[in-house]
Amino acid sequence: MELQPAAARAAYERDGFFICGQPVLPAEVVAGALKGMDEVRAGRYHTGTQPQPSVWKPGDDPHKLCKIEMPQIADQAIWKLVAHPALGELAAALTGAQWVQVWWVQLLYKPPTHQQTSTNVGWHQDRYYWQVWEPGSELFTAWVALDEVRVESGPMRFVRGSHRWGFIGQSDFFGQDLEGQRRAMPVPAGQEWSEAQVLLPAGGISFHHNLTLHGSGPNLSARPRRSFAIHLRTDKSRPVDDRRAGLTNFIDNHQYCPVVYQRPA
Ligand SMILES: O=C(O)CCC(=O)C(=O)O
Repeated sequence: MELQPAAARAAYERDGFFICGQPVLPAEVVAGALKGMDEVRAGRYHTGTQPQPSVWKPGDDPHKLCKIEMPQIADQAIWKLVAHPALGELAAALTGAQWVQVWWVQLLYKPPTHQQTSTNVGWHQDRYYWQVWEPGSELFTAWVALDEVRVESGPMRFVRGSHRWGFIGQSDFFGQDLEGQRRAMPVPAGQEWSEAQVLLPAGGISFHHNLTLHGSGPNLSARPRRSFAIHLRTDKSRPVDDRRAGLTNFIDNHQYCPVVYQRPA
């Protein structure tokens, strides 16, 4: 099925997310990145550069949620996926941007579990963690599935239209009690909590706005749920005081933070 750019953009603006339910990235790029993920998780960095400091480190418990920061600087095959022009084209179609740049990347490996808690991702708005950007900056995320994501894999869940609820100030990525967190979440009058599950084929991508509430439950399937969260910005974004610090440290380095779309002159 061909992507209808205008319909996709309207859906993204209405819902605060867009789920592209067909593979966007070539199978060989996905296969390469999967190998790269294994290497980085094992602490083998083929570029000679380590990822940025991460909560999960090689040798840590493989049954924990693994999140590794900026893995593309450590592995060329991961870089190839992150910098793929198909991702940029889609991001530009959703936002109408002049240019789109990758500014941060996270490797996410959600192992299978039999428990209801331990590898959950608590409800959060990404903006909560991104205070280094000026308010109103156009920031969003492309979440790339390396495996098919099914209902039982612990898919991400988006709250429809929550990007229009404003900055909530209540977020906990590592929170495990999704139900309790949800009960405490202030839903604006006249709005309702309605969730969409992000079911994807391998190589499929979902996009979400920086204010869209999202989280995910346990992976009750037999296989790991492997993905990259690729954080993107457009020409309508600016670091606070144009400073380079923390998450904006590398934006001038296009080897780390590739520009994935540039509108033709
Ligand atoms: O992978 C998940 O379940 C959550 C990822 C996430 O929070 C993000 O991509 O912003």
